[in-house]
Amino acid sequence: MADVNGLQHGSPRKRPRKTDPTNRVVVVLGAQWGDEGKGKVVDMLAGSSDVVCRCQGGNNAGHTVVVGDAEYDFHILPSGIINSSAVSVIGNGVVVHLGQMFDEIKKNEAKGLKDWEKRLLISDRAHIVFDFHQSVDGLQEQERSKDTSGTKTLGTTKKGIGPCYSSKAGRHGLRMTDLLGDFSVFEQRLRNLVDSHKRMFPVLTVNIDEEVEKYRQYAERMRPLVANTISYIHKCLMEDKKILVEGANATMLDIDFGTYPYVTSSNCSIGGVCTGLGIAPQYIGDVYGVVKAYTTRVGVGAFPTELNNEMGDLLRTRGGEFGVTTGRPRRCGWLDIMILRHSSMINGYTAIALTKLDILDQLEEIKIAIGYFKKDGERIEHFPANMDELADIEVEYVTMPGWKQDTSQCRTYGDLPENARNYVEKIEELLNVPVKWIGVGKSRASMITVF
Ligand code: 2SA
Ligand code: GDP
Ligand code: MG
Repeated sequence: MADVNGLQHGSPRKRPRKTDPTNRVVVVLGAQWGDEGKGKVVDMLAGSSDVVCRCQGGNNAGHTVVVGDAEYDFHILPSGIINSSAVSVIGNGVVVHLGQMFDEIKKNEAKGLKDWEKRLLISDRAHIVFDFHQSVDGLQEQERSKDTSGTKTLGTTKKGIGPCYSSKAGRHGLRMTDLLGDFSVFEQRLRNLVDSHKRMFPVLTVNIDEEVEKYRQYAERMRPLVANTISYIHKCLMEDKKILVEGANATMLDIDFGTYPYVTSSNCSIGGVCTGLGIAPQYIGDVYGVVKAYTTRVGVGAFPTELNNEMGDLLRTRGGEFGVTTGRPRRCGWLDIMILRHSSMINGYTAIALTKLDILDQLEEIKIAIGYFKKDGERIEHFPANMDELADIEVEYVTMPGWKQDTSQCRTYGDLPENARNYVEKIEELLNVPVKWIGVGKSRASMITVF
């Protein structure tokens, strides 16, 4: 029958009907400036996952997993790779240095990693980090150090992350699919890419012929590993397989939401899960924010609760706060609710994994930052975009009594001393997000499940 506009309705064709998805991915994200213990949380959840995915970043990340006496550090490989029944996926949003990925695999094979080639898939759309990207990373840091306008070095990991994402955004980057296509085209594009970087950085030296030969060989090693991971993940979703996403770096290092320009070059927050894997938003389920019981930062940039004193040194020593990728000492400070509210607003945490509570065991008192004030007394309501606003602020703290007791053997919430529970509950109250797990040590066993 036609309506007043003459359009036909009521076609007998059966239309597909959209229903709410029954299967959703679980996401683990760093809530602060990284190194919160994401590797440990992913390892805990990977045991019941069929697929574990990385969606952004590169081998700047350093994720530690402790299994019995063995300590694994993962940089580009998803931490779930040690779970022999899960497939590991490196998504399109990740940038991959092939030589360093193969080195990482070799190192882990020596620690007992087996049959990884049957369980690792790399997106055909993932970009390649070349050695010259890493050299340029170092040269850019040198240039920044000479800048007198205020932006000092960023303290990057020099893994070529920024330069590779620049090539991607500049639309002359090279992807896995290019490597596996017509090699003469790949070679020409690689030569062009090197030339354009040499024009920008005349001191850059690249043995391009050697580089081309190296990639000719990598192409054959990569061929069995590269796949259309978008359709693979979608198929897994439809088959009700359990999918876990491991965020790298953290929200305060996110290129959009972090302390720009002192950030990394990817979206380390929830949006990076959709764009870095090709997962539609309705398939995002639980989002777990990993929060360290205090704050650390490695690299340059604002850090309002930083402790440049003995307390900071104590946290660094007790917490073993040294970079997993570079070995750099991490800056340490009190927990900061201002950054956690910002991070929670962006990511919509459904629950929190609170790690390294045991590191606070010996403290008399523990502080939590709950507000920032300008020098004239005006409250800063939300975490600001301009880092200059954080240069000269007063931080408001609540002080909680410590528990002065060893928590490392606690296995249930009730086992924790009362003051430790009060600290956890204060965090829940200030953030309005439940704490689901509490870490009291490095091992798999030292994770308390609260609910
Ligand atoms: P990049 O190399 O361009 O991503 O550096 C830009 C900023 O991002 C910081 N960043 C990190 N912060 C904490 N942990 C990271 N991973 C390693 C670890 C770091 C290490 O697990 O310990 O070993 O030093 C990481 N990766 C990047 C970086 O410090 C810059 O501030
Ligand atoms: P990630 O980048 O977020 O995966 O974290 P890192 O691996 O860079 O740093 C976290 C460090 O803390 C690692 O050495 C972990 O083994 C360790 N760790 C994680 N959770 C806990 C915990 O609850 N207690 C203690 N003492 N150490 C922990
Ligand atoms: Mg780390």
